[in-house]
Amino acid sequence: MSDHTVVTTPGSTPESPRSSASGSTTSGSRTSGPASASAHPPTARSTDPRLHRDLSRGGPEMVQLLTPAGQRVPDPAWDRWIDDLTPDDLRGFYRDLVIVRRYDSEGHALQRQGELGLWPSLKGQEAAQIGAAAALRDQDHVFPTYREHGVAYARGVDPLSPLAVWRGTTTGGWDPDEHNFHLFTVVIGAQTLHATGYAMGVRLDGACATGHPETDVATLAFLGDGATAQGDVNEAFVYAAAFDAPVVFFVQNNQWAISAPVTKQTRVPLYQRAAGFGFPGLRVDGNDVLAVLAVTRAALAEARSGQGPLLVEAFTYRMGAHTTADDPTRYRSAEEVEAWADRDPIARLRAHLVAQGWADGAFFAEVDAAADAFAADVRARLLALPDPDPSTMWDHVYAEDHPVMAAEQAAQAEYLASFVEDGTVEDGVEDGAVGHAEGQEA
Ligand SMILES: Cc1ncc(C[n+]2csc(CCOP(=O)(O)OP(=O)(O)O)c2C)c(N)n1
Ligand SMILES: [Mg+2]
Repeated sequence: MSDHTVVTTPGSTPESPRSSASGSTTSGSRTSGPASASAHPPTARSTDPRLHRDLSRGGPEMVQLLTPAGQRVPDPAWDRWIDDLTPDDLRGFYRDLVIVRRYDSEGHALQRQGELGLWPSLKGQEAAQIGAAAALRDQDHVFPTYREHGVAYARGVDPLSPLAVWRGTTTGGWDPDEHNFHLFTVVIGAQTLHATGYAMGVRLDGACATGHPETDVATLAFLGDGATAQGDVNEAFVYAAAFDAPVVFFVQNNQWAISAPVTKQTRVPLYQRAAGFGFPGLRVDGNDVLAVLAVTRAALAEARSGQGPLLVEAFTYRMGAHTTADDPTRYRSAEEVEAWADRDPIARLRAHLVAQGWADGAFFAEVDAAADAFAADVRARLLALPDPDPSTMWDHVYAEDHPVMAAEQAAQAEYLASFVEDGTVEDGVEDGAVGHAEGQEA
């Protein structure tokens, strides 16, 4: 599969992200919405039809190349971005989607069994993550949130590493330079500043806009719908636009920010926010891996070629809980979840492969077996990870000695040593405490 690098000029072709964005409209009316949308008390402004869209279905401006039933919809504006794909590539995407979902369910199970502290499920967002990752070139840099274990997998990060982060056996997880995949960021939106700063550096270094897409660099920042309301994100947008930074902001609009629906984050479709900052925004069906790939390829190509930032809103749905610490039945309806299950990203690609005669039962069985083997492998390797010495949590916090931290470290050592003395400690802690106490004595 080759990586398209057809460079678009602002407004020059109908398929340019810049012209597509300017062609979008703001008309339309709300016909239905998430269950909790009615929580808004009606006001004169909130009943003004010009301010309302049907935020629950995506609208006609949403780029879709595969319908929920798996039918390929020709689109002259976007087809050329994926016209190199072979049936083998599509089978490869299917494999990735299934493996990532299995990876996700294994993470969930491990947390429920007490082996992980927390797990943020990506179920439902597999196509958004696999499609976006497939659009990247090796030289591009990715700045994720905490939910992008699918992107990490596609980027080549050892799938054990994100699990180790949630187990607490590592405070970082992986070397960001190894796959140009930066560390998970739980501080909502902060990674958009990192991505923008990195992209500004790329621009200053002359590492983009050279006319060589095979080496020009772009950054891809992942963020959620809720994050778009964060100050950091809006500051990132301003800087990215003002400095023509080669960054694509990839918003996974999964309709919820924990219990807050997207209707509480915005009065307009999120992709339209970009226009106010002076760069294009596009909405793509985030459950359609082909459309996500096409749109993200186009966006990254524009950024690499020096035309500044873009926003891609991948319209998708978080089918599971926010994290294993959340109970979504408290704030969203079963009907809403069922409606989105009909737009499942894996089912639609499977239906397409079957309709085309490109995959059969033996292929699907082989993929399922590969996914199970994948899950068994990461589980076994996770459970074999040694518990870290508790004293290592202080390593690498500051480059130089810090008196407050030194005092806290000493207090921790004293606390852990006290367990050893009265013998009431559990196994794992005792090991660490002894090790630490010995270290202190030495
Ligand atoms: C600065 C900051 N404020 C609040 C939180 C708590 N928090 C964690 S996840 C989350 C919701 C994020 O929603 P969204 O951006 O839509 O991403 P999603 O979790 O849906 O992928 C919040 C508010 C945080 N981690 N950081
Ligand atoms: Mg969200």
